[in-house]
Amino acid sequence: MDKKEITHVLQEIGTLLELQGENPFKSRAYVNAARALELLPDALPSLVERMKSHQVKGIGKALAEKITELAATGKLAYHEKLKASVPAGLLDILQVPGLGPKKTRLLWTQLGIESLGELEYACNENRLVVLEGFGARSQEKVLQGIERLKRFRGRYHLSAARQRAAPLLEHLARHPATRRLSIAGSLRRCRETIRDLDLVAASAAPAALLDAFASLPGVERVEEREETRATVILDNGMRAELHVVPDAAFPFALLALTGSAEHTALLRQRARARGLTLTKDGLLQGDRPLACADEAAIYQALDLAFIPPELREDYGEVVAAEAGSLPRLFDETAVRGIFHVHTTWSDGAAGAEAMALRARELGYAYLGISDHSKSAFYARGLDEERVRQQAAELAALDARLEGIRIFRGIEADILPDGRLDYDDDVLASFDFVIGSVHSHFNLSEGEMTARLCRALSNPYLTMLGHPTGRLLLARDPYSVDMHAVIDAAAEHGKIIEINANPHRLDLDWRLCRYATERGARFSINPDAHHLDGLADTAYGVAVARKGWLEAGQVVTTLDAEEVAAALARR
Ligand code: DGT
Ligand code: CA
Ligand code: ZN
Repeated sequence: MDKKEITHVLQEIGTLLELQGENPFKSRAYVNAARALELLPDALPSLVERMKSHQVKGIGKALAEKITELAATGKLAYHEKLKASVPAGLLDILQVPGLGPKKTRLLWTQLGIESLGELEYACNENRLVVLEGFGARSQEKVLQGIERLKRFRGRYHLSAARQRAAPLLEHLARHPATRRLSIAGSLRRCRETIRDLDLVAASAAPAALLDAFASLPGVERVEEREETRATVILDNGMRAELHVVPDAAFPFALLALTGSAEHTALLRQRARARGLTLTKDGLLQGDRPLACADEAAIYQALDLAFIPPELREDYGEVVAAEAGSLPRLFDETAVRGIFHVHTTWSDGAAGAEAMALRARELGYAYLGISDHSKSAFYARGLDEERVRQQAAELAALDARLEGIRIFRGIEADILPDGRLDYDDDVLASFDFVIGSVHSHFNLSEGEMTARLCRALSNPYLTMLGHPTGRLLLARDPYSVDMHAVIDAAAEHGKIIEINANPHRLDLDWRLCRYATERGARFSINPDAHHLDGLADTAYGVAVARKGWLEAGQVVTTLDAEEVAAALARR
């Protein structure tokens, strides 16, 4: 290990000690030693020799021993032990401008934030606004800092990818050389995270279109350019690739570039079994190309019903398409109302009335408000007195507002033992109760499963909120037997939330079909913390589609009266 590496380790020890809340003198000793070492002109071997005889100013005996250990072995047991005692993600958080060890420690100890992704999520839920030493402005700055850091990371949320793809598609669609245009890849399949954007265009003038692509607003630089293809890097670091093909080849290119690779492999195999060859350029019978006007025609040529892009994951969709048993997917227009919305009563950024007006504007017939419950102190959760006050406000609002019905709910914490954090009479006073896990994520699988199953057996519970607790790109799901949880939900007639917040998308679409088999019902809930959050419902619809759900399984496709009846039966 050279001197630079050693000073880096010493500095990190100082930081780790501060993160642990150790005496500041202790951590400063390491930072000072690192500085002293940096300034000394000696080469490492002679330094180590001098340290052994206590001749180096600012470096005492204990430190000298540690430096010697580092120089000799390249490792330091003390450093390793410290590192293991602090979540690794905190060191990423320290990269955010304005967040030193003290503030990072506050985020960790007060809000349980252990990674950049969790920090971003907390900002979006306004957690930093009320945290001591922070505020609305510093929360905004933290978010900007995270945005800059993410530029160079690997994957993006579905929402970020959609937002960046939309203007690219809009501009390219207007270009005179464009005949057909589509998004492809994982974004078209609505995967929960996206590595890069894939676009396909049909055009007789690829060079002109690729030139236009390279100079679109938001494009920072061109990474690769070929005759019919260009890869660019957007100004947030995201990569986007445009393929330009002749119009007749468009459906084949779109199919191939939409993927998944597993799905298209099944199609190629099926083509071969029929004496055909399917490639990204066309469908051949011997040497003779078979024309297909669109993707549906390709599926038809393979004796298959059209398979929507969301289902192209090799999850049994080809067999279902052959048998004519694909699900009848629904879209956003089928969703009639919304549950799981936070307001300024807890950690939301907008009041109930503003949320209701926005929901009405978006065409929804009802809005189920559910602020946090009393254990969620970090989110200004409601104690019994504030529950009563809010009830009065919401009843008045519901009476006053035309054209939208307000349901009065709560997002109650599921305590570690599976109880909800209010007495039964309080729980009974709500129109609906969402039960969610917000703490004690580290239970064993058995304990967590028992916890959720007990909550699901509670007669006052209506829905299970964000069932696996995952934060995409930030936090894994807690360990839990989701099959047992789904069984319990089905047994007790409880609704399973599809949390539509693009950082969650929880229930995972991969579990939807099991839940369908068990007869479970779902609710697509945006978990909105601000006005724009209501529109996240669209991402929940994407999950429902990927999970093969039909409208009849989703309670928020019911009208207000029907849903009120369903809630009353909980
Ligand atoms: P991503 O970008 O990791 O979120 O996921 P995709 O699915 O967009 O993957 P990407 O961008 O590498 O490639 C876009 C599409 O191109 C992919 O969905 C299917 C097709 N593709 C890519 N690599 C292969 C491959 O090795 N074999 C086949 N059959 N298709 C591929
Ligand atoms: Ca891609
Ligand atoms: Zn929640």
